[in-house]
Amino acid sequence: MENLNELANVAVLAAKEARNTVKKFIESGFKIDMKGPANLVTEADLAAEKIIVETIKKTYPEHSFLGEEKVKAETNAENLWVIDPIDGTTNFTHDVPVVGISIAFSHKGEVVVGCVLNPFTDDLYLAIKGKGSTLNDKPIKVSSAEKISDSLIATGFYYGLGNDLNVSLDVIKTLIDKECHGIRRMGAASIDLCYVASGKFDAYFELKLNCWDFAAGMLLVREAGGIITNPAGIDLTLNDSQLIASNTSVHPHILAILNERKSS
Ligand code: LIP
Repeated sequence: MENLNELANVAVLAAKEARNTVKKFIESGFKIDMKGPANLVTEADLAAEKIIVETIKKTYPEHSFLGEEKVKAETNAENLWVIDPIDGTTNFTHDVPVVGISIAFSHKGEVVVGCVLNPFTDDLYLAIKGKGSTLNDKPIKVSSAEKISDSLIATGFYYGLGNDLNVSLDVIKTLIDKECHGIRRMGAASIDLCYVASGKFDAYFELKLNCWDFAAGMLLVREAGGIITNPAGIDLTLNDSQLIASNTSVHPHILAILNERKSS
């Protein structure tokens, strides 16, 4: 495998190039299309994905790419870049500044570099396997909350969530009954995971995501000392779609609530 620091440098460079492109669209305006009911895509998403792929290919022409918009390699490709050019497109179209340019590198199915850049705030989250997670070059770590009643918890709802929407709402109600500090729905899974990694949120769960939404954030959480699993409690992989991320201490409590609600 290539050198991890070099991979991270290329990920950051590509994220910054995409950030510059996205900022131009923020200033000039952009065309919005619908991919499906309530599922938006903009000119900025397409242009940002293109520039990310082009930038990475300059260093790694042989690598594979899996992105939200156009590039569609398999998750088991040996050297794979997993890209969400604008995670939080709905926020973006409404000028809500909670958006992540999310870029991860996976080697033989394992994410080893993850980078999330918010083009509105310029906050840059970076994780390298075995070397920790940082926010703007400063180390970050997950929170120390031990109970639901000490926790601020985030979630999200996919378009067309079906019955899982009821499960999510039931879990939220239970968490409120258990006197959590609050529930947040930010609208960008990558940012939710960065917030778990940096200890702002104690946990985050969502029941239908694509791997480009969480690939980078998954490593950020792990390298910051947290845990990210599927509802069975098994370490998350790029092939999962339901996830719980936390500081580790509150994980079993949230898993138990989720599984109870799923089976009732
Ligand atoms: C979105 C997520 C959001 C989730 C949506 C969607 P997009 O990504 O990050 O938090 O709830 O279902 O997947 O489509 O804006 O890149």
